[in-house]
Amino acid sequence: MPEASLPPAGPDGRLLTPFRLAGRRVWVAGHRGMVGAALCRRLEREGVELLTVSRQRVDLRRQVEVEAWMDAARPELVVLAAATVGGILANASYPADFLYDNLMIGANVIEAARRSGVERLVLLGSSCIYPRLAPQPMTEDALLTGPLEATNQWYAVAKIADIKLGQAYRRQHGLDVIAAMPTNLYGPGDDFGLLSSHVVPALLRKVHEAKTGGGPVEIWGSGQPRREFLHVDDCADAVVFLAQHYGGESHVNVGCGEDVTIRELAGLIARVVGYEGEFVFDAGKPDGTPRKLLDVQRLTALGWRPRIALEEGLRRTYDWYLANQAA
Ligand code: GFB
Repeated sequence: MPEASLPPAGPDGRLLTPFRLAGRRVWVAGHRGMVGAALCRRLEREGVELLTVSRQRVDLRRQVEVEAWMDAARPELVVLAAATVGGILANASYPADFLYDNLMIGANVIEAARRSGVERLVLLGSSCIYPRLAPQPMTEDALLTGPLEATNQWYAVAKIADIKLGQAYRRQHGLDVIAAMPTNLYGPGDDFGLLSSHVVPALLRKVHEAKTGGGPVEIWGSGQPRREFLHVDDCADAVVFLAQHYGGESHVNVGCGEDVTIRELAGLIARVVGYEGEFVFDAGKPDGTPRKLLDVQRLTALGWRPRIALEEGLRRTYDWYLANQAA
């Protein structure tokens, strides 16, 4: 039998009484990452008491450390934004890290939340949880209906395990867990390492370096895959919205509902950076899944909308890169 009772929600998952944030103790796990940092910025506007802990003090892969931290810090709301992440090549190069780290982080935080009596727990995943060839746009119901994309199956399996563990803890322990599944994210604080990063920071950097040092710019794969990109500040806004208003068992897709080809993305980035040179395509690098567009009707029906259009978001990210990272 559940140890706690879940807050009542309507048929669309909307909480009948919103979860109040002002003055609450909120732990953002992974506050130094791009998503965690955006969540901290967004939550500060809600007047929460923000809790963070460094990786040196608490290794989230170690159960004892996580439980001791949570027992001492006593957060009321936990947002799990910590993960071992990376782009298509990093996923394929470090399968053990992507699976082990993320399985351990998810399991440790969920169990510690139950033990320490956390009121709400918000999990974050990724649109790569869906089958490689899922019908587009992908609804939440597409989960586990077909084989995963090979390049990121390890990360996907860990994130699917998080969703299922969260649902199991809701049912068995009455733990108030919800899960948000964002599409491909980008923005300030992203990883601009050429072998570890996702496509947006990689192309911003390569195009910038080609503008100053000469082209052409190398694009991995065929340029044909389609991806949906959401600015990390929009993602943080959606996650905070869900933390306040959503109480359903199903995970919720977080995206903007529009996608572009990688070639189109490169064109937009060239315009933002002011690069007029050539692009070449490296067929030796993987394309990954052909298309990854989320169906975001569940989220929009609850009343949330993105605010940052792709070109504007790319401009802001490029400005951040110039101010913080560019050589
Ligand atoms: O962003 P990305 O690495 O991740 O790659 P995925 C997206 C597309 O951009 C792929 C192409 O088709 C890449 O081949 N691409 C072109 C490049 N040039 C580059 C480049 O210089 N760097 C990179 N990184 N890509 C990730 C998953 O998949 O999506 C993660 O691996 C996570 O697990 C994330 O789920 C959201 O969209 O293919």
